[in-house]
Amino acid sequence: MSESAGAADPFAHLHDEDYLGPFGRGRVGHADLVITAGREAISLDGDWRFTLDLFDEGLRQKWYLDEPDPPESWTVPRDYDCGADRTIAVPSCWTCARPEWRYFEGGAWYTRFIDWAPAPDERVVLRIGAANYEARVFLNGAFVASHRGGFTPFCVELTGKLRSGANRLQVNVDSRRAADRVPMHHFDWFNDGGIFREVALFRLPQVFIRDAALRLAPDAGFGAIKAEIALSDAVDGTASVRIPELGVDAAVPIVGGSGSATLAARPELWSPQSPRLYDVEVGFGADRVRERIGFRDIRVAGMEILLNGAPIVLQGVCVHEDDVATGRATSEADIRRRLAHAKELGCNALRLAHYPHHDLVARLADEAGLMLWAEVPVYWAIDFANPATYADAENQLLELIRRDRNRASVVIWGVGNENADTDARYRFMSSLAEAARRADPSRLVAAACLINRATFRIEDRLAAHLDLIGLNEYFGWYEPEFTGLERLLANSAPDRPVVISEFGADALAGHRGGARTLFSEDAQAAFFRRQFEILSTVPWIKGAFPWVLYDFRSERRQTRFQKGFNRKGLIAEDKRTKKAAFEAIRALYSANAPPLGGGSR
Ligand code: GCB
Repeated sequence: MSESAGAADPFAHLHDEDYLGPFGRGRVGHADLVITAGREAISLDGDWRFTLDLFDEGLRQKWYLDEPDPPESWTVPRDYDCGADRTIAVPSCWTCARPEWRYFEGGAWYTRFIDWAPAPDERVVLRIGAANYEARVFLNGAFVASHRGGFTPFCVELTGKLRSGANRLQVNVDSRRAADRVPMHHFDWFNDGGIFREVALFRLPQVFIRDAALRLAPDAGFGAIKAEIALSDAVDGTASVRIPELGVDAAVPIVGGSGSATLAARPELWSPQSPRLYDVEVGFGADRVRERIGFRDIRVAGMEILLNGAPIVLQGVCVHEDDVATGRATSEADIRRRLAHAKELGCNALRLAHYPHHDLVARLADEAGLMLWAEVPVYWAIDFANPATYADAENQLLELIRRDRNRASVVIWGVGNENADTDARYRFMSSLAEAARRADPSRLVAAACLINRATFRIEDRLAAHLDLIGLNEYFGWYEPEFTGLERLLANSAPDRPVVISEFGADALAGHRGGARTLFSEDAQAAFFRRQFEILSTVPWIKGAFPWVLYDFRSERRQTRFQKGFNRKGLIAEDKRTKKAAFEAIRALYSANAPPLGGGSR
């Protein structure tokens, strides 16, 4: 019990079921994000004091008001003790920290003491890389901000709130699944809780660069770069853009806090064959951000996907950001292995299913020359009629775009996965697609769609708002006969390119059998051979993303073969043991096999 809260009526919280009310205010979102590339971070990673809070007692009883004084000085009893020494590492998932926390879905408190205050002329921003799902930030006992969305970063300005000496930063994280969230309560991956990406403070000048986006200018014959700059405040002035290797040193006029310019430059274009990146520096006053940026053009023309004007076919694979030991938390080594396995398979593209992956993925894919489909978890039966759910989904999408829009590797924004074609879904997802296009006209917008079961065609009202139709199909697995696929493809006459955004079959590594022995490696390999045989006859299929690179944790999967894992991986969950399907797809993707889509690689 908090001493200050309890002074009036120590039992008031027992009757207050509106206890969440005060924390709905102060929600931060995409507009609050600050570009941090090349900035010096004060890392807050490491051990934080930690406790689970199944009943939201901390919000009800206002635990955050309690100073971390020693128990000898307490004058009333407490139920929480932020000075106690139980800790957890940030970043990490509590679901992986202790076996007894594995299935915990609910609230938790993180406390960290910061013995530091900025200089009087500095501003300070806290950046949390990701906290699943809702986070509420408190500083020195005061509620500062909240954030929704489990996979995107958020920034909270702490200017004027840090004091010299000890500061108490607390984050309440709530990982509950709920019908109105994005994703909702039903999904095919493990619901990890926690602050599972990096946390840092950034010291900034009074007026700082909030965002800087650079890309190849459209329709300028690959001979110009468009720079867009937004500052923290509505001031006038001049920003600078320097790209030394291109001889660019330009002044960009800033009016009312923002400005843009089209700069003459002829960069070597980024592509999987030649993933060329340039050092870019953007400045305003004393503030500087530094990025490595590749320049490329991606568009759809008729039934073709064009990269830098030339037709391409996406030889992809889907991947979850999942690990048996660390859950949704990842590492540079794990990401590098993921990209290396995709390359070994012969991929030029990855679908990052089903939520924004770690920031570093796109940075390393920029270097490796892999194209990315990045998406938000608008997955299955979202509460499409709920305006608050829409606002949450759109914010997650815009946070992802804001985070990754300088990454040449990201070529597709995915706005949803397998959502039934209802009126409410049409309104929700067409608005999302248009929001993506407005925020970023330099990428393709896609969704992983379902088959129209009434006409047995690739047909979805949402397609009118997409550049590319993704199709998830499991003929030969959930639907045992491949003939359905042939019928579907013969029936369909899409007016824009289609990529198979998912297709796959489960196999337990080491389980062998014939081509029809379910859950055997052999059946999985045979599944992919037959699928590719059929798909490669269709010229408008411009890509394929087999489901999925690694086996991943999913509580929906409980047979003796699955035991809590979706086993459609081409590699087992140890990320080492390759199944026969890995080699089958590698052979299909190798230069000797007929490519999909009748195109080039
Ligand atoms: C799908 C979903 C994906 C599942 C997969 C499966 O269609 O999009 O999230 O994991 O099927 O294995 O059933």
